[in-house]
Amino acid sequence: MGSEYGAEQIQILEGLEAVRKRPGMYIGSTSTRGLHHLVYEIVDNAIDEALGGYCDTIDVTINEDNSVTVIDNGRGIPVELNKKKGISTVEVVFTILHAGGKFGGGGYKVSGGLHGVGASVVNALSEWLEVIVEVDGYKYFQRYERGKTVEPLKKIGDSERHGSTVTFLPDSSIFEDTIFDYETLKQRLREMAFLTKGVKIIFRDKREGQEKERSFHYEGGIKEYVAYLNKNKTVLYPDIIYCEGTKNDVYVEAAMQHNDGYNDGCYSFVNNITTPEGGTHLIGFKNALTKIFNDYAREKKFLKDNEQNLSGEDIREGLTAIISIKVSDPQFEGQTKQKLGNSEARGAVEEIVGKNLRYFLEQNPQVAKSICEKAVLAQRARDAARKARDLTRRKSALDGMSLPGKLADCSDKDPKNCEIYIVEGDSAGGSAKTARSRATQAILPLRGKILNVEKSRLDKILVNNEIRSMITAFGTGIGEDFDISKLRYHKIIIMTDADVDGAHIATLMLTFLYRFMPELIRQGYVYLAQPPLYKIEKNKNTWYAYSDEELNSILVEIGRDQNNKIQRYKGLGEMDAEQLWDTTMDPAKRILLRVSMDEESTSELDVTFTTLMGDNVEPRKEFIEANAKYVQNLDFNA
Ligand code: 1YM
Repeated sequence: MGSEYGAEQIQILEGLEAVRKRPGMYIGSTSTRGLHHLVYEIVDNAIDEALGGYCDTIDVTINEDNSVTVIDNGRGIPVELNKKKGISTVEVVFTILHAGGKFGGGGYKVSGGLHGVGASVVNALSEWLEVIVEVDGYKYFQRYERGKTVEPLKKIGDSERHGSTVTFLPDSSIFEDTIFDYETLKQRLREMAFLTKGVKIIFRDKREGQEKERSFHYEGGIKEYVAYLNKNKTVLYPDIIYCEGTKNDVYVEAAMQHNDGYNDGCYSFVNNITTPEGGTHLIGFKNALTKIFNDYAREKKFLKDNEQNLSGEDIREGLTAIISIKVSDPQFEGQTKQKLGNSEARGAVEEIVGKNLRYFLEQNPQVAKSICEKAVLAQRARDAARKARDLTRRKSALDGMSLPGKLADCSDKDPKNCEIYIVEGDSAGGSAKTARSRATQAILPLRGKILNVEKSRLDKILVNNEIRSMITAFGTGIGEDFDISKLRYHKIIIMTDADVDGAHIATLMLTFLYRFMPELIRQGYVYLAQPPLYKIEKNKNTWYAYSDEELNSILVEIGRDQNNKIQRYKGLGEMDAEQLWDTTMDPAKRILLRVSMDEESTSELDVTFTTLMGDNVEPRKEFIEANAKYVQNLDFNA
């Protein structure tokens, strides 16, 4: 880094007006996701400065007025006059939309190759933005409004420190919502700190009534990330396997550790950006793992000569891993541009991980042994699961579509019109069957708690009756057989009691769907029904309240007096069919929460599921206490 900059290197594309006209083109959307991207763009510039070795502390604050301040202790954005443009470089950075971000060569630019480019976009989409640069003993200041310069960069005093400070207020005429979410920012900042070892990121919320402060600083980088992801799990061995290296201009870092669970938890990043769809780097990693472990297992006789090779899935059962690479010219592919395409990345990762892993296994025979033994067990379970699946297939071939006996199916056969209610308990299931609109609403009652899939292997899961009922009712199949085009209902509605047990059952079902049919969630087919918490009766009139606030406002409206009869519903079973229809099932009146997942933070989601569903009770208790107020709004994004 530390290269030349100036108008020559900055290719001018178009004015900031273009950004304001079509913000989605530059930040993806004007939803809350786009809003939070503004912060990431500014922080990315500070992270670049840290990656260059010029800065070790980044301070991010949500101010009382909902503006955000980012401070770094780097070299400071250059203040010199840009001769061609006749303005300071600071002003160039914030007011001119650049293409490609060719601010001089060399170095890895974290923002997906858009180094410094984000600053002008953030400025264009802010009501105002102020920048302070401290360098060479002086302090400089400039302010912009809606991307326009208010006055030139001006020296406002002396300073002993060096660095850049940027404060901006998102434009409320552009964003649907301009309130920052503490948790969302916290998660991304923590991730950035994990991915940039050594840098300290301090995060503060100064908004009234919700003052908070966190600091993220990981000398171990992604090694500590793996430890964090495994924190509520039982690990198979204490060491975290780690390696790094550079090949073909690709810098590769990988860290991994197995736990006693059954999920594959590999997360990949390119230039600090998550690649949920993987790509060449992840393929390289998986290839290296499969090859090295099979070689080792054969050599050390964990696999006998007549036994099949371990599959990649067997080896990755219970694996938590982070693969982070840096390339100067990342190519993102796929529909959502979240998949790495650079072919050189595959070879680089494969070689660096392969070589280091081989060496590690030789040096740590105990660790190697426990991984090989787990993989061999996984291989056997996989065979058993295949047999169980074959059995299901044959069964459904024999007696036609053999839908589960408990299912009350709807008569309409067009999936687009159809919905299925998964109902907790037989009695509520009975009311729901009476209440439903037969043409389009199917009911599947489930008895009691469903199997916790976090604690079971696929072979166990596939013989569980409740889970089999769901799979056959949905029609899609599961795992490698999954076919979304066979889905029989375009709304899958989970309906449980509005209490802690109900929330637990809903979470168990969501865990199952998330692990085995994530496409259903991704495509927005999964919903949570919202039964009311209270029934209020007065002079033959009836109201339903879905929250305590709503109860209060109803009482304010109708007047608090002795004629009010308030009933707290403890379960769906307390409602008769008509009430259930009126409050929870009538498409014209009901409230449904669509379950969504944020692809950019699946590693956090993983931590959440393990916290909720894993073996350790204490972290689960803490989580539920900390999130108690959200329980009625249980949503994957919460
Ligand atoms: C709070 C946000 O933007 N820090 C920051 C930005 C830059 C530099 C240092 C910097 C980069 C370079 C040389 C270089 C930027 N400079 C530019 C440009 N923090 C924040 N800190 N000197 C200083 O890359 O060569 C764009 S960003 F274009 F002016 F060089």
